[in-house]
Amino acid sequence: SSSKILIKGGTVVNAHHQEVADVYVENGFIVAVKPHIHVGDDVTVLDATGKFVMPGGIDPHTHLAFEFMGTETMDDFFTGQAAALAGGTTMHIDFVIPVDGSLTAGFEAYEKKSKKACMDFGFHMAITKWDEVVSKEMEIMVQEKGINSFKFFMAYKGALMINDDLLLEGFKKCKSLGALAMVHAENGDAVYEGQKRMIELGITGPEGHALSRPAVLEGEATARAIRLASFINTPLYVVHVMSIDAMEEIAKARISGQKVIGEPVVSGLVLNDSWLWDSDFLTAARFVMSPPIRAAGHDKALQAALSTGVLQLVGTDHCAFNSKQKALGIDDFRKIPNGVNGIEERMHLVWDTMVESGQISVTDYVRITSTDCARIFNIYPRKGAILAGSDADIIILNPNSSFEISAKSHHSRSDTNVFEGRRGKGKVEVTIAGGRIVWQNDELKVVPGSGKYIKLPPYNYLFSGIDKAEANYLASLKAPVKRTIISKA
Ligand code: DUC
Ligand code: ZN
Ligand code: ZN
Ligand code: ZN
Repeated sequence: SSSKILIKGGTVVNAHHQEVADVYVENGFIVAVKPHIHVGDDVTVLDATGKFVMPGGIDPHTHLAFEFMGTETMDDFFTGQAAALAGGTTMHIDFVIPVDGSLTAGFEAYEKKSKKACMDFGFHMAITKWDEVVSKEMEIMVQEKGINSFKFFMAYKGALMINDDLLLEGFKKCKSLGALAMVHAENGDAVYEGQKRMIELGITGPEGHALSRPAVLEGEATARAIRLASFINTPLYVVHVMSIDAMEEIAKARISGQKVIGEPVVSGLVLNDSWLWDSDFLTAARFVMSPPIRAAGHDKALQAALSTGVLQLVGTDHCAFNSKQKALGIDDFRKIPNGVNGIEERMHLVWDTMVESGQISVTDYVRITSTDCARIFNIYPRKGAILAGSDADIIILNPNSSFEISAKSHHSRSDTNVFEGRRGKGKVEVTIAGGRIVWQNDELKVVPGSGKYIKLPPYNYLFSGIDKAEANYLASLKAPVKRTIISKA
């Protein structure tokens, strides 16, 4: 494909504005956005009349080439990204998992895994234990390696989980580095208890997964993380918000002015837990992820929260396993690899569920699928915008065309799809990534190694005002109450 592209006559949508305009792309960048751009013969011209021209999706939450629960996800940095591009997502932020607790070794492992990237990507870093070495390594990650967010696990007892004392240490460290603290919010001790109870009751199938870790445990951990972040006075990002319980805690905190960001994932927004009771093991096991997909009602409430700004941006937690891997838990739901797909489906499902249904505007769609992610992780307007100077990561969506989801046609290497059979309005007809047309006429043209690692710089707008609050707090401490002893003798 040509390095010069003109997208003509579409409705160009940014998070703040939409207008009919042409978009001219050269050498990987957007060069001009205005009506009636005229160009020479060496330019590939795409007619977008009647269609929306929008920033490519940015998925804030994925797991590619993730070694987890005794196996490794089906999608690596090439197949997962190819799937993403076919669905209109042009960047994602994946979670680096430390190797034996070492952040440095983890980062090096993910540098290798991502060599064949075919689209741009960034990294969060998971923190799985805590000591002085980890604390020092966090500084290097932020100051040299381009990581500005760290995820702490309040669940996965005996494996990834850390207790409140270390969570507080982690929050303090994030704050000192201008990095964003993220939490997987479920009460790990209670989940462990719930799992034991299910096994004792003889409930060993996939429904036991949902029953062992109910929404109340997500609500508890979310509330606790929010309060601890408030105590440390640092922003908090709650990943995969799956329940009303967690969402209401976030709503309360945001209303009070606390800087809390809530990320629902597409599985939680459009699915419910009924499949977990299916009598076919593999049908049910497909839907096992943590926190669990909740009962009907939570999905609609999360959609409403997204439409009102209580929740800010949509991720996927794409963590794809095939049937053979899911079968590892045939006798015990605790051994079913946790994870569902979504990286390819997110843009379509959010369009259909939120825009086509009339719940949000097209500009809000751009905000929740792309712009706010770029802002939060401090790469806006390089990403997340159709503006002169921005990276040429662009999609053309036809609102009158339709999509249909099936494992038979998807680009993930998994043999199943939790959204199997879903169809809806609005189809991504063209994806441009880094100035190259990579998806057109239902065909992918991706090049391994063409994706760039995007460093995410520290200290974004989320931290503004914190120094002042901190100063006020310290000032209040400097005025201790003067006391005397009143003798009763
Ligand atoms: N939840 C999942 O379902 N998979 C990956 C990790 C997680 O927290
Ligand atoms: Zn003209
Ligand atoms: Zn998680
Ligand atoms: Zn995850």
